Amino acid sequence: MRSSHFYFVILAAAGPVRALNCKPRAEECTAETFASDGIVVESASHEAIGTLIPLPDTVASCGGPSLQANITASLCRVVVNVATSDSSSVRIEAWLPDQWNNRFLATGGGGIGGCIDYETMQNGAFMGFAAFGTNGGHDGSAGHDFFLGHPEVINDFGHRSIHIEAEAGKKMVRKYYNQKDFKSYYQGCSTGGRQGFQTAQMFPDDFDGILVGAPAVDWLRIVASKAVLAGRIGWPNFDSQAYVRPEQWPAIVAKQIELFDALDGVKDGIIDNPTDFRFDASLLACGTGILNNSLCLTGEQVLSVNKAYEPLADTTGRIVYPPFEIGSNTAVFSQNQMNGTELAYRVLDDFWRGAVYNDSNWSSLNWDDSQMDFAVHLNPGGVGFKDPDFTQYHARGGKILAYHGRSDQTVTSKLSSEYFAEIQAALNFSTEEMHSFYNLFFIPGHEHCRNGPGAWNFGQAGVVDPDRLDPVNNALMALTEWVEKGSPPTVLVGAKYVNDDHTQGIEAERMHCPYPLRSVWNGKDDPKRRDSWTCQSPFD
Ligand SMILES: *[C@@H]1O[C@H](CO)[C@@H](O)[C@H](O)[C@H]1NC(C)=O
Ligand SMILES: *[C@@H]1O[C@H](CO)[C@@H](O)[C@H](O)[C@H]1NC(C)=O
Ligand SMILES: *[C@@H]1O[C@H](CO)[C@@H](O)[C@H](O)[C@H]1NC(C)=O
Ligand SMILES: *[C@@H]1O[C@H](CO)[C@@H](O)[C@H](O)[C@H]1NC(C)=O
Ligand SMILES: *[C@@H]1O[C@H](CO)[C@@H](O)[C@H](O)[C@H]1NC(C)=O
Ligand SMILES: CC(=O)N[C@H]1CO[C@H](CO)[C@@H](O)[C@@H]1O
Repeated sequence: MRSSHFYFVILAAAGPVRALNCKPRAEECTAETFASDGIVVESASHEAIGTLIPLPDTVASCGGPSLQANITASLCRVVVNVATSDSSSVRIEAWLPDQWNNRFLATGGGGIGGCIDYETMQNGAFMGFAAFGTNGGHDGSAGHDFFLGHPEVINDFGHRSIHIEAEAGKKMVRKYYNQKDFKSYYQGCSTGGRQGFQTAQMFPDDFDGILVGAPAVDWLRIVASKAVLAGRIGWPNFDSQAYVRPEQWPAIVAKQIELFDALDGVKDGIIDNPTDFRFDASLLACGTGILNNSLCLTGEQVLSVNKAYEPLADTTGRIVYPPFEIGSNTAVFSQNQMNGTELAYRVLDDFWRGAVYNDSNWSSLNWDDSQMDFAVHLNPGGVGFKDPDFTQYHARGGKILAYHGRSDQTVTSKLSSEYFAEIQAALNFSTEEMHSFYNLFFIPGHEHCRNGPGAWNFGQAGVVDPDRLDPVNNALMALTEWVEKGSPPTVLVGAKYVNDDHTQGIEAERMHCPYPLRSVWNGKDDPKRRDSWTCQSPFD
């Protein structure tokens, strides 16, 4: 009695990495186990923890043939194909740990999809999830040939691949673990965020909980905004008086930070709430003496910079997309010149060529803003969805945990507060009702999906910190806690690692709060400590 009780205690104390259900199943890791109607198995192999598996068929834009995946738990790796129509199919990869935590985890893609998200799968499997990834129906995150004349491939990317991943993946989990009863999760950032939101609406039974970062709802306008904003600063006419040169942008952003950084209470180089402020570039005009002759803005450049921070309107003049965030990384503007006249942000040319116009000769060099509206009305594959009705997903008990960096240079973060308001209005919910179903965390000083000067690490794709696997420090654990125990996340703590490397230790921590609450410094203790921050309503 005594020893068996002791054994139980060891298992229970071992935390989320260890097994709740640890039947060794390696001998069942075979193609026969997984093949079934619709699921064509390419390979199935049992892999030992620590193995680096070669991925020689990887296309260049997904990392190339030298890419390796890091087997983070002893697991069964299965690669399958599922046909989605006569002319399309989705590749799905499964990592099924020997020591399973009884949870299913699907992942999405980024940009125009086409790459399996191995980083998120590695983290998921390490934490004990049966982790899945998908190529979204085509191989490669660059190019347009896979879309040209292939509407079903566009449908896979536009709305279908995650649902197929969920259906096929759950079938595989049921077979391998001989278990019907488990919770289902989804994790993705950017395009992956869009895919999570969209699947929750179209296929509300697929997931019990979804974790979405920088969710790219209104994906077509996000992509189009790169050309619209580039045009406002003079691109592609680099010799025009209105063009703002790459070396001028750091000075512009530095001025924004100098003006607004301290207004959130802490002078740390981060504008916590950039949407609170407007910036007038005439402060940096030549003649004011603030910038020297090589960096100061001419009258036409002042107009360009101010236009760069205006929202986007459609051809009728209706505002349709929020402004670029002040204080954010402006590489998206600067790189256009460094890369020649072509727009450095390739997703626009790729998608408009391959999916919007079905014309490999189309080029953003002839961009006019009506081509944004054209794409939105066409809505290839349903990719541009912005429907805020989550009635069904809420009714089935689904939970949504979202985060968005306040210095997101790709998907402007205001999109997330606007979408929050639209969802709230569609459901007619109080803030309390929203928080019982949908929590959105803004992360000051966090760029798009990763990086930034802020305390941005809380278990996203890039990093799994074995010392921070609890629901306060790890967003995926926060979501499982919410779904399985009913306790919604009231804070998330983010870490800033020394040199952004978790093995070098923590430089700062900060509390992050569910919108509309904000984390506010207590005015006395070290702002690099989590306890020096509290969640407060901006209206108090
Ligand atoms: C593989 O994962 C282990 C354990 O998480 C980690 O120590 C190692 O650095 C990883 N290697 C690569 C190449 O990702
Ligand atoms: C796309 O263009 C090709 C020729 O370039 C044509 O064969 C095909 O029918 C077009 N597909 C669609 C969906 O318009
Ligand atoms: C202008 O200012 C920048 C930034 O302070 C400096 O790097 C640059 O050398 C200055 N240029 C001239 C011509 O003084
Ligand atoms: C694209 O341009 C090339 C060269 O101008 C031309 O030969 C080709 O027919 C064009 N293709 C389409 C689909 O318009
Ligand atoms: C919204 O909810 C409020 C409070 O519960 C209720 O009084 C109101 O009638 C609802 N409005 C609609 C349009 O359902
Ligand atoms: C798409 C592309 O080629 N981007 C490059 C543009 O130039 C910058 C700076 O040299 C590179 O970092 C980008 O990769």
